[in-house]
Amino acid sequence: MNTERHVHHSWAEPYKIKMVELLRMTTREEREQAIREAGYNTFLIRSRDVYIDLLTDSGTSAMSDRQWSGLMMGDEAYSGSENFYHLQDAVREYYGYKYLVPTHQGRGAEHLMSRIMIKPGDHVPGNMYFTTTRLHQELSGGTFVDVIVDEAHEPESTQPFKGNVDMAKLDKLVQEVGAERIPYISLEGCVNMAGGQPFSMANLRELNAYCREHGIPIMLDATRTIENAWFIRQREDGYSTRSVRGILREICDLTDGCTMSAKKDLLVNIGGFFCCNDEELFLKAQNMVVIYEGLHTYGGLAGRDMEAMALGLREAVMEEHQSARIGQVHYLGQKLLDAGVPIVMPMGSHAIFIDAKAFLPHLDQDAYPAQTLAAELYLDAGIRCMERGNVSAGRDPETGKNRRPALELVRLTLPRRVYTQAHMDVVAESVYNVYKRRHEIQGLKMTYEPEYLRFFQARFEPV
Ligand code: P61
Repeated sequence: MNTERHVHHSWAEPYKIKMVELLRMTTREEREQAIREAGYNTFLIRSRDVYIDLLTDSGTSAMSDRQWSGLMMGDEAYSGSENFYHLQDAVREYYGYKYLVPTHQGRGAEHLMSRIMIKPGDHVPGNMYFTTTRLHQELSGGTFVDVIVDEAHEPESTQPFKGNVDMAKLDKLVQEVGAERIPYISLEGCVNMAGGQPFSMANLRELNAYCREHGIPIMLDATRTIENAWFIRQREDGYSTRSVRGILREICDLTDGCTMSAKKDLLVNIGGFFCCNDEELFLKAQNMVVIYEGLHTYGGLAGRDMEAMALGLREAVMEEHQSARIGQVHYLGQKLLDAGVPIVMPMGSHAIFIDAKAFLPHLDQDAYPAQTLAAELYLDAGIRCMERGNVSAGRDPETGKNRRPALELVRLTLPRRVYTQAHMDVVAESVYNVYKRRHEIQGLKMTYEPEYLRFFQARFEPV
C-alpha cells in the first residue's frame, strides 16, 4: 500500500484496539434524576450515568501500549528521577525549550508563571481568555486584555486562522499602558474558547518581530499546539510538505517559553509543565515549584506520569495520529452541518462547538442557553458536553454583572483515541433530535454560584 496516499486520503485510525472499557446505558427517567441531582450542570453528573462522554479532551485520552509499559518503568525516586530526564530530552527535542519545570497539570504551570512574571497593575494581552489562565493572571494582580482578531468572536466567520493576534489591538495596548507594564503576551494554539481555532505562522512571525522590538516575551499556552501545527500544514501557504514536528519546532522557536497542560496533546491522564529559555526565569520557576507542587524533578507528578508524557509526546507529533484525531472531529462536525445544526466555523481541532444563541434564539443570554442545551443533550441520550458561554465567562469584576460573551457555545469535545465513528453517528443523531424540538426548550436560572470558576460547581433550576 502506498502509505503516503493513505495518509492524505483517509483519516482512519493508525492503531487497533487491545482493551476496552464497557459503557453503561441509562433510561430517560434515570437521566432526568441524574441531571436534577447535578443541578443541571454537566460537571456535576457522575460519570457512571454518562453514555458518551464529550465533556472534555483533558486527561481523557487512551494511552498506547507503549505508554502503559512506560508506567512500569516509573522511577519513583524523590529526586532526580530518570523519567524526568526522559521528559526533558523529549521536550527539548520537539518543543526546543532549554529549561523544563514539571507541574501536576496546566493550571499549576499557569500559577507559577503568573506569580513570577506578573506584578500588580500589569496588563497581560492574550488571544482570547482561558478560564484558569485569566484567573491566575488576576490573582497575581494583572488584568487580561483580549487581543484576538474580531472574527474569533463571530461563529459564522470562516477565516482559516481565527486564533490570530490582532496586531493593532496589541499595539493600542502597548501605546496606552507602555511595554513595561506588559510582562508577556499569552499566545494559545488552537484557541479553546474560540472553538479550537489556530493561529498562522505568518501571524506569529509578525508578533515575534513586534514583541522583540518592544521587549515583550511571548509565552505560549502549548496545550494544543501540536494540533495547531497540523492546521498550519493544512491551511497555510508553503507548509503542505512540512512535517508537524518541524512546524511545532518553528512555532516554539518564535516564542520564549510555555505553560502546558499535557492532558490534551500529549495523550496522558495527568501532567503539565512550564518551560523557558531564560535562565533567571527558570531559576525562579524552579524555586516556586517546590512551594506549591513538589520538587523540581517531579512537580506533583509520579515518575511514571512523566514517562507516559515523554512517550505520549513522541506519538502526538506523528502525522497520522493528528489526521485521525482531527479527522474524527471533522467527521462529527460535517454530520451536524448536514443536519443544519449551527456550529462554529471553521471546525477546530479538539471539539465541535454548537452555537447555542443560534440554536435557542428565543432564550435571553441570562437564561443560559448553552447551559440549557448541554443539559438537554444529556437528557436525550446520555451524551455529556460542556457549556462555554455566559456561565464560563463569569462576572465582570468591575460591574459585577454577567459578562454575556459574544460566543455562547456548547462544546462536544473528543477524547483522543477513545470513541468510534459509530459513536459519532449516535452523537449527531442525538443533537439532531434535540434540534427538532428546540422551540420547546426553556432556560435555566442559577441557584448557587461559587466564587471562583463558577461553571465547575454552579447549580441551576429550570425557569
Ligand atoms: C478543557 F471547563 N482545559 O479544555 P489543566 N490552557 C488551556 C486549556 O484548555 C486548559 C488549561 C490551560 C480543559 C480542562 C478545563 O474552564 C475549564 O491541566 C488552553 O486543566 O489545569 C484546560 O489546564 C488548564 C475545563 C479547565 C474547563 C478549565 O476541558
